[in-house]
Parts: sequence; structure tokens; C-alpha cells
Amino acid sequence: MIIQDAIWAIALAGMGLVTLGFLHVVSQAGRSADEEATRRSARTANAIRKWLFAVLLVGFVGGTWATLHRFPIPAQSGDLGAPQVVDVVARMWSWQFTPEAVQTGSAVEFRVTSEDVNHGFAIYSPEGHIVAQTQAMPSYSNKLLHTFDKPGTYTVQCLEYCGIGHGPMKASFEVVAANGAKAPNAADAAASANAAGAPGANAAGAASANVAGAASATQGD
Ligand SMILES: [Cu+2]
Repeated sequence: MIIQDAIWAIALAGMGLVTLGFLHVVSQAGRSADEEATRRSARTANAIRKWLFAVLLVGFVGGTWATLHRFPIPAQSGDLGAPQVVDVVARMWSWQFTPEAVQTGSAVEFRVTSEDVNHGFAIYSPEGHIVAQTQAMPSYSNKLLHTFDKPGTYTVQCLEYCGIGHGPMKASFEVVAANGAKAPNAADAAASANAAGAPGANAAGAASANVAGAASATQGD
């Protein structure tokens, strides 16, 4: 079960409880109550309200701490010191990465900007789950820090409507294992790109040079 399924199940359960509450009120609406019964139900309602407030308070503080104690947005000014850096430029309607491959196991700093309008830079794992995202904005460089655990072909999809070509505004980049071994599908993709004489072939060479540089920098740490 992925987290979205769990949240969907919790939301359904909550909606079910609210529905049951409404049905209970409707079923009691025609009944007249004596004063003692009214006082009793007021006391019960007060007690339930206090408990509910306490539960909500604990849930709110606990949930806020659990989701934000490691704040997901890195500092946007100054050097983040990540061993790998990828410059990302968005434009209607394509993505440009320099370099086009990164390694697992060490942090990657994506410096994301746009040449025209706002775009949404979202990275999807090979299984199709979103792993990180930020905005691509003209005149700004937004920094996104992510460490990849699994090698493979990751997809980038625009998440901010940016015109007629928004839907197909996709691209992909390779995450290679830190020991240099490529994932099987990544090796196939690179081979077919080279065979086709794709314009990315030179860029891929530059990419591996940069990755090698980053790797040696890491070892030096
Ligand atoms: Cu878009």
C-alpha cells in the first residue's frame, strides 16, 4: 500500500464517521427529551469535546513534527555543498539537464530555472512515484536536494500548466549505481540513444565526465 492509498482509506473512514453522526442526529430529531436526559447528554457531549480537542492537539503537534522536523526545502542561498549538481532549464516545452546522469548514494543539488513561464519540475521514480518536486521560475534558481537510492531511468514531468505543450512536457535522466554499474534498462536506453546518433550522445559523455569528477570529490571528503 503506498501512502496515497493509506490517506485515501483514512479519508474514507473519516467521511464515514461524519455520515454516521448525521444519521444519528436525523434519527433522534423527532424525539422529545426530558430535562434530566438533556443534562446527561450535555455532560457527555462536553466530555467527548474535551477528549476530541486533546486528540486533535496531539495529532496536530505530532503530525507537524513528524512531517516537518526534517524540513524538505533546502536553504536557497549559499552553497549547499552537495557532491553532485545538475543545472535544469525549463522552457516551453522541454527540459534541459546538465549533466544528464547522476549517481546513487550521495546528494544531488538540482538548480532549477525557466527561460519563459513558470513550470513544475517533478521527478518520478522508474515505478512512477513522485520523489521530489519544485517550481521552475524565470529569473530564479530554485534548489532541490535529493539523494537517489535506486538506479534507473527517472522521468521528469511538468506539473504547472504552461500552454498547449504542457501534457507531453516530459524528459528523463539516468541514475547510475555509485559503483559504476548501470541498471539493465538504463544500459539499454543509453545504447539505443548512441546507436540512433541522438544529439544527447555528446551530452551523455560530458555527463559521465562530470559524475566521475563529483565521485572523486566525494572520495576526497
Ligand atoms: Cu507545464
